[in-house]
Amino acid sequence: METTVIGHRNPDMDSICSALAYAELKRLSGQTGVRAARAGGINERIDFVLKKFGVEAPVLIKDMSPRVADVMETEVVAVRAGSSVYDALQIIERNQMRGLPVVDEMNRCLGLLSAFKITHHLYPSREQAESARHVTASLEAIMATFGGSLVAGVLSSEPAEQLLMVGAMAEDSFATRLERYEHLQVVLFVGDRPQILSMAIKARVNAIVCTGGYPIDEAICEEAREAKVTMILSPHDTATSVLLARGAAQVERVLESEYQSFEAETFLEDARGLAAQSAGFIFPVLDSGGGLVGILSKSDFLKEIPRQLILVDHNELDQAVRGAEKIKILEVIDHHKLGGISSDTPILFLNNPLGSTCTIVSLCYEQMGIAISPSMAGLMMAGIIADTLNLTSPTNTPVDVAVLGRLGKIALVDPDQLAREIFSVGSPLLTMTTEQAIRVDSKPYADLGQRFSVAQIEELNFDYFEGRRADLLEALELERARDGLLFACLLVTDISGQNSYLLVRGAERFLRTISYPLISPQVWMLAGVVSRKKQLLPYLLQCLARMSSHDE
Ligand SMILES: [Mn+2]
Repeated sequence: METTVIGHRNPDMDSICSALAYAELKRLSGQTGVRAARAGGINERIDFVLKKFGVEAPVLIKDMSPRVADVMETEVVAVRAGSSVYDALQIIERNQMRGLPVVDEMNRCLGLLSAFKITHHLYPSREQAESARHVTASLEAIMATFGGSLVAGVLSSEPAEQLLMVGAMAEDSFATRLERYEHLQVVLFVGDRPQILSMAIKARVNAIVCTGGYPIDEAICEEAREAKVTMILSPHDTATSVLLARGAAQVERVLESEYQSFEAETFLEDARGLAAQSAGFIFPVLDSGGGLVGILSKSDFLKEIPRQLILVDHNELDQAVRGAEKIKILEVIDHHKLGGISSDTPILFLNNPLGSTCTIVSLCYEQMGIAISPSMAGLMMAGIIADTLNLTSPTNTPVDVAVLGRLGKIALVDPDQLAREIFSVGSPLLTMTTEQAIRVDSKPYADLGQRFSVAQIEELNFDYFEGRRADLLEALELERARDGLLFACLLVTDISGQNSYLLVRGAERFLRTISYPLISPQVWMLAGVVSRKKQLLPYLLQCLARMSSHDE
C-alpha cells in the first residue's frame, strides 16, 4: 500500500513543507510506502527554502485517479509465438486460465490465444474438418506432442506445413492416395503394417509415425535410413497419436490478432468502459513499443486500489489534487474552515485553527516523541513564517510563536533572519507573469450556492503594484469568464505595512456589497487585512450573504 501525503492544488509554502515533514514523521514512526507529493508547481520562495535546507521537492502529481498499473497483474504468463498449441494448452490448464497472450522473442504482444480458439482449431466444424489435417509444425514438435522417439532419419526443427495421413486402407487404395499427395509433405501414421511401411518409404514421404508401440523390423529401418525418410515410434495407438499431433500447430496460427489493449497509465475508469464493451476476457497492458508489461482481467476492476491519501493544509475536495475523490483518504491534517468532506470509515481528522499546518505537524512530532531533524525543522519554520507572515497575521497564535522558537533551536536558524530571506526572494509582481501571479496561490470555493476564486500574493511593499494593476485585473476577468465564476479576486498583501489591495472582477451585484474604500476601479484598500482564511474569506462570505438578501 502506497501512502501519498499531499497539500492543495497551487501549493504554497505551508502545503509543500507540511507534506514533506509529515511524510517524514510517518516514515520515522515505522510506516512504509509513504511519500510526499505536490499537486502543482513551486514558486521561487519555496525553491529557495528547499535548497536552503537541502531537501528535494516532493514529486509532482497532477492526477491521483486510479490507473491500470494499480491493479494489473505484472507477473504475466505468456507463450511464445513459436510454441505449440499443445504446450500452450498445458500452460492454460496448469494456471487455470481462459487464455494467454502470445509474444515474440522481444516480448512484444502479437495477440491472444483463447481456450475457445484452440477448441475451434482442434474441433473444426464438419465443413472445415478436411483442412484440420494440415498442421504447420516441425517434426520435432509433432513428436513431442505424443512423446515419441526417433528410430531413423533426421528430426527437423523447422516448421513446415505437414499433411497428417493415416495408412488404414488396402494397399491399392493407399498407393492411389499417396499419388494424390505427391506434392505434399506427408506424415504417415501407421501401425504394424510392413507393406504399407515399404510403400511409404519408396514414395519418400516426409515422415512415418509407427504407432501402437510395435517393434519395427530392422530391415525396414535400414530401408528408411537409405531413403532418408524419418521414422518415429509412438507409444500410442494411431487415433491418439494423430489427435495429439494436431496440437503441434504453432500458436501464431491460432491467435487472435485483434484485441483490446491498454497502457499502464490508462485511467482505470476509461479502461473499465472499454473492457465492458469488449468481448475480450484478458487485456494486455503494453508499453509504447508494444512490449507486454502486464495483463488486466475483468476481475481486476474489483480490486482495491493500493493507494491512499493523507491531505495536509486543506480539507476540501475542490482544492485537492485531481482524482482524490476516487481513492481512500486516510488522514486530514489542516487549519482551514471545514469544506464538507465525508468518509466511509473513521479517519484521523486533525483540524486545529493554528497559524500553519506546519505548526500542527511539529506538535505531532512532539506528541509522538520523535526527534525532528534540522532540515525538517527548517522546512516547518518556513511554513509557519509564510502562513503567519512571520507571526504577524491575525491567524497567528501563541502556539505558533512557541513552536517557531523551538524549531529555530533545532535548525540553528534565526526565525527573523529566515523570514527576511524568504520574503526578499522572488517578489511575485517582479518575477512572475500575470498569469502566474493570479494562479500561484489561487483557491476555488463553492459557498452559499456560488462559485468563486480567491488568490493571494505577498510583497515586501506595493512598489511594483501600479505597473501591473491593469494586466492583473484583465487576467482575473478572463479567469472569471472562463470558469463561469461569480467573481475572481486577488489579494496583494504588503507584509511590511500589514495592508492589502483587493482586486475583484465579477458580477456588479456582488461588487456593490464590498464596503472597503475603493482606490481605483475594481481595486479596494483593505487596511490591516493580511489573512485570506481568517479575514478575507469570512468577509467575502458576508458580502455574498448581503448580495443574496438584496437579490430576494
Ligand atoms: Mn496553510
